[in-house]
Amino acid sequence: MNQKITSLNRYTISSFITSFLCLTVIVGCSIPPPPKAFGPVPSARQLAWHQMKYYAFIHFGPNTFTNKEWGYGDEPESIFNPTELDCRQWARVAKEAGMEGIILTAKHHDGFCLWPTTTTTHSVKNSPWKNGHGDVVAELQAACKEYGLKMGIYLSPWDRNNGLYGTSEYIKIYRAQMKELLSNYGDIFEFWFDGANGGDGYYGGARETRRIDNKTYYDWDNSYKIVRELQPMAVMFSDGGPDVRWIGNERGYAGETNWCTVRKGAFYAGIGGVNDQLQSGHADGDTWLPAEVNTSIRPGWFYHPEQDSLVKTLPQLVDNWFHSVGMNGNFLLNVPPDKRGLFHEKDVKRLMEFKAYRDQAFSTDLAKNAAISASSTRGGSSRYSAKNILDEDTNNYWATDDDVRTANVELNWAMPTEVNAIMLREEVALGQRVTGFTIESKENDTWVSVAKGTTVGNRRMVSFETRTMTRLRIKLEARASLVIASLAVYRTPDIK
Ligand code: FUL
Repeated sequence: MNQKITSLNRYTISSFITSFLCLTVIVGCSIPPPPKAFGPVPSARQLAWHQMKYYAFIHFGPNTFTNKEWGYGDEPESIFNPTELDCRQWARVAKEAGMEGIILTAKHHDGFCLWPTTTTTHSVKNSPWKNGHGDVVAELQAACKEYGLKMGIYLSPWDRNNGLYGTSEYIKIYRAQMKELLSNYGDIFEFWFDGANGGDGYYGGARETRRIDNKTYYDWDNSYKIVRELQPMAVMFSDGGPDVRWIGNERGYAGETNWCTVRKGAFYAGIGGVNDQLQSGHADGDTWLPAEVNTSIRPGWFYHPEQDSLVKTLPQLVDNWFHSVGMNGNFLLNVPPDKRGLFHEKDVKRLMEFKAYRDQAFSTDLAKNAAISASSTRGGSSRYSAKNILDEDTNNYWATDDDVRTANVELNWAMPTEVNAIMLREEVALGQRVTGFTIESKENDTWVSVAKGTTVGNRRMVSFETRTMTRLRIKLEARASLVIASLAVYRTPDIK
């Protein structure tokens, strides 16, 4: 009897293992390959940049002391004399504010260099600050390292101090400055080329107007090579890239429709003039060129005491957040240090309020309490199931079959749930695909449309009137199969 049971068991176990193995092989074979990339895709350095959201811009220099926005270039070096300059305060505040890096104006249009450059005497070296032995870039680098922040550099091509500006000799000086900054201060995550070229300036005493052709004078392609060679992972920002484009305004607003791609020919022909592609990109673009959204926490880029009462309000910053990070861009928020060389108390307070708001708004993802389902899944395989979008990890995603370009994803809560915002991400490594979406809520057995949108891209956030629902459905349309990396759902606090 015992013997019989044993052999029966053996038979059962071995047939179970055989069927399990067969099933595994069948299921394994049926996992379809990942979707192929659609259209232009980001480079490795752009992908790293897409993982960021929010970083500080710091405008600091002679203008801080003359109370100007654009120095003429004749400011004496002696004017630069911060009494309590503390880059560690900048970095600590940036970190506590939830920022991931800091971009510093190493040289603004007035030509004054915040590091002891060998290329000009117009620098910290000839200022009373630290008896001419200071180096703001080095201090910021050390502070960023201490607080785990990335550092970026703004180096104005326009130089109103330099007597050689307008000649080919100045290009050599500008490139030497780039080389110093890119060689001596560790890893740089972003190099910021400002497009402003206003004309008049001091120019070594000439005090005249010098006009250059922004498209040809700087010989950009050869300047870009310096960045690629010295800092291969740094993205370059300018109105037109080559890695990150300007959003087209300084108010902190991306277009409702915002593609990460542009049509290169038309785009570059339009730079310097009206160009819709800055705001919205181009659906049929041939080049990956995502947008950075920059604005200042105050009306000016530099610190002006009379603007202490004009620091952006919390609702304004939240609005900027939804229109930058929430509209497929990264958010570069300028916080200008004052004459002491410190962030002003009012700015610090507002940055912390903004951080507290975001913590409260976005730390509870209500999608995690819901059952998730999708109208379609690639090859019916769990590898591509909608469950994959419940984390922010963009390496696993929900995907549909190649020929499925419209699909729904649905969340189902056991209890009625208050909702007023969502966040969606596409897997941008495989291109940008979504062309439109509708968010619907099931209330009293009826589907109600609560919001609509167009592009998604790296990250799209949508806020709407608070609604109590048991089910939420997002209908998506794309120009290729859907590849969605994340979905989160929030009840953000009401602010006035
Ligand atoms: C502009 C400049 O002219 C402003 O002074 C500031 O630096 C801003 C970020 O870019 O083009």
